[in-house]
Amino acid sequence: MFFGADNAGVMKLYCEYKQMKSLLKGAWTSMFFVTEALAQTGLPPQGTEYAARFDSLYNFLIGLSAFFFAIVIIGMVVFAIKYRDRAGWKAKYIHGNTALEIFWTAIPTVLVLIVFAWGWILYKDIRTPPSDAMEIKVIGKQWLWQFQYEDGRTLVNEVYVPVGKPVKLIMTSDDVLHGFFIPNFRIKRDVVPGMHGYIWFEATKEGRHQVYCTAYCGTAHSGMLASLYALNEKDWSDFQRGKKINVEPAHIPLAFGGVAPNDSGAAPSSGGSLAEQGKKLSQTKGCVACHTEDGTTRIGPSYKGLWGSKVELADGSTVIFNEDYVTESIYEPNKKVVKGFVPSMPTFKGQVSAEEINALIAYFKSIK
Ligand code: HEC
Ligand SMILES: [Cu+2]
Repeated sequence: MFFGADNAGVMKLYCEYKQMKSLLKGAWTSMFFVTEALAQTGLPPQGTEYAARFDSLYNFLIGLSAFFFAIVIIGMVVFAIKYRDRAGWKAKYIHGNTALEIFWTAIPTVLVLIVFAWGWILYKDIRTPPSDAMEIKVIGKQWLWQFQYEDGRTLVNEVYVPVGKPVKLIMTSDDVLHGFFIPNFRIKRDVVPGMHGYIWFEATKEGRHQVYCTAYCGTAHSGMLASLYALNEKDWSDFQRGKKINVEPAHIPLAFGGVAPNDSGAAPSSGGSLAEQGKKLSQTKGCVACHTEDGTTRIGPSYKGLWGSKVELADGSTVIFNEDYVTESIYEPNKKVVKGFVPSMPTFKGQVSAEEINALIAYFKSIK
């Protein structure tokens, strides 16, 4: 009966009805996803003061998005109904509205600039560790996280830090790209083989905090689950003295899900401090044949006073003697040749690991 030629009006109405219905359905579905997403913004616990500030920006962004989403969707629905095509109804043309255009340009510009400045301040903070920050070296490797302390201790998949003191992580990878992530601290940084990145935090919440690897493409990045324990003063001094820390969940609350490590606490290092280990490596790896620590030049330059200095290269450029340069000098010694020297250093790629490089770095740092 709908298909009779005389039923064209009914047919049109029916089509309009269907169009409107699908529009409303679309709006409803998007609304559903937004409410769902809002319900799930239960962020992980805030383990640092930075985390709280980070969340403020995050919540501001969510709020802003929800506000504009609502304006757009409500506007869309209202206009779709109000201005729909009807018999005897003619559209009116509007030729611009300067005041309105300035208004909707200026407000979003200001909002975007606020978000930019806010993000910039937070980013600057997390890229600027306090100068008194304690340093811990982090190495990502298939498939675990390794932590090296200045006192020479190396821990696997667990790291202990004091509450209320800034900690700087100097991070690299032994093999492929990994992503170091502590959700409770809202910090994340990728680690890249041959490069040393850093990040810092100051834990405010005692307890265990989950460390993840955020890389996806690889067998077991998701299994690189390390535990960070933020210790109170007493536990921290126990840890420093090499005493086994009781990190049973009953003693230190699990701050954010996950698995407890099988071995808690760390025995003091038997190989001496990290710098002492580096000195030993310099002997066992044969570096001492060409390098000295007392300032005497042999086949290669002396390590003395090199750390942080500007090194003059054969091609006339200079380079800062830092973590990355040391790594490159050991793995690809001929890439940057020191001025006045014959490029005769062999590559130690495959013979000196990322941990050993960290020890050598600590050693170079100690030779003032
Ligand atoms: C056969 C001699 C030889 C051995 C062995 C050797 N080096 Fe070198 N090394 C050199 C020479 C020559 C240079 C300077 C030329 C260049 O930059 O390649 C150099 C440069 C360096 C530099 C850069 C120094 C600067 O002033 O910028 C570092 C760091 C370094 N070596 C570390 C090591 C370490 C660590 C080892 C042991 C694992 C080692 N070297 C073993 C000969 C050697
Ligand atoms: Cu990984």
